[in-house]
Amino acid sequence: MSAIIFHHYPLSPFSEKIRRILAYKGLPWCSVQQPLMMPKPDLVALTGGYRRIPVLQIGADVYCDTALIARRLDELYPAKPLLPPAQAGLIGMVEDWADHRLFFQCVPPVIVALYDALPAGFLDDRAAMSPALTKDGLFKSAPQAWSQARLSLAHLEAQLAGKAFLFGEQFTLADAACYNPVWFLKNDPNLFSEVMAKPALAAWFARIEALPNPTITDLSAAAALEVARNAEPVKLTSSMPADEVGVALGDEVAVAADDYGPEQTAGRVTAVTHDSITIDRQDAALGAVAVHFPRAGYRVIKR
Ligand SMILES: N[C@@H](CCC(=O)N[C@@H](CS)C(=O)NCC(=O)O)C(=O)O
Repeated sequence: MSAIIFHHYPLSPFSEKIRRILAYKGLPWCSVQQPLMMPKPDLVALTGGYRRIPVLQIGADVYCDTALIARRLDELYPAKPLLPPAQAGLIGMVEDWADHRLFFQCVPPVIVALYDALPAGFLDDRAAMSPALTKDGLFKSAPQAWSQARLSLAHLEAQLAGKAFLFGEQFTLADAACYNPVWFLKNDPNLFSEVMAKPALAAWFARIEALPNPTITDLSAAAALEVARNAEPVKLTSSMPADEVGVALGDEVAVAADDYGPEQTAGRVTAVTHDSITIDRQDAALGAVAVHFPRAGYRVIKR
């Protein structure tokens, strides 16, 4: 199987969700560091528009969004499952809560605390992704976000009492999803002290943080593009009628997140499964590239 190429940057919480999964599964990976704000020419060259981080690449297949990255890694490397079937539904719901609620409770107070150390232009870049991410929006929302985060940390503490992980003795996708916003709090020792004051939460955090990293090999963005250029996308069979998402196989569409980050990726629909939509791009520089998105949280627009 081709190498796992992971496009990310160190400070990114959503990247940490996947880095901890790769650590748990013991999968070696190639690390391509991408900029933490636009422009991201080498990332967009691969995705055709999508700019969020992280992105997973295997040959000429590009997987956008951690929800899909986690599920595809679990299918390709089923040992140590992240979604044990008996609990998969609830784990998915907890993941959704963590990605869309816990994340936005933990991130604004940290950004405000770190404001003076942020690189120039950072908040202007985020403001272009969503009106909620303007400097004003973040400063106004931070106190309420933190008061809500405290309630969420209390929920996690209650759920973790007497258990190693949220769903019992095994690490699951729910742990990866809840861990990364808590990990981001570490950037502000004051905020993080509230995590450390909760014994079950602190022990859980330490357990996940201590998962040993597998072998990580640095790769340049140019080398990753070369990998895509020299590979062909994997042939996928649709497991769902494409009209479930309002399009037919072969349609020209654009796909974009329905929450923040309006950039679109355009291409021809080649597969629809229960959880994903795949579009093929014919790229002048790279040839055929398949870009895979989760169906949850993404809009498919017919062109
Ligand atoms: N739902 C997406 C969210 C990804 C996301 O919000 N990533 C942040 C970084 S942690 C981002 O892309 N920020 C803007 C950027 O890095 O350019 C996922 O699960 O991958």
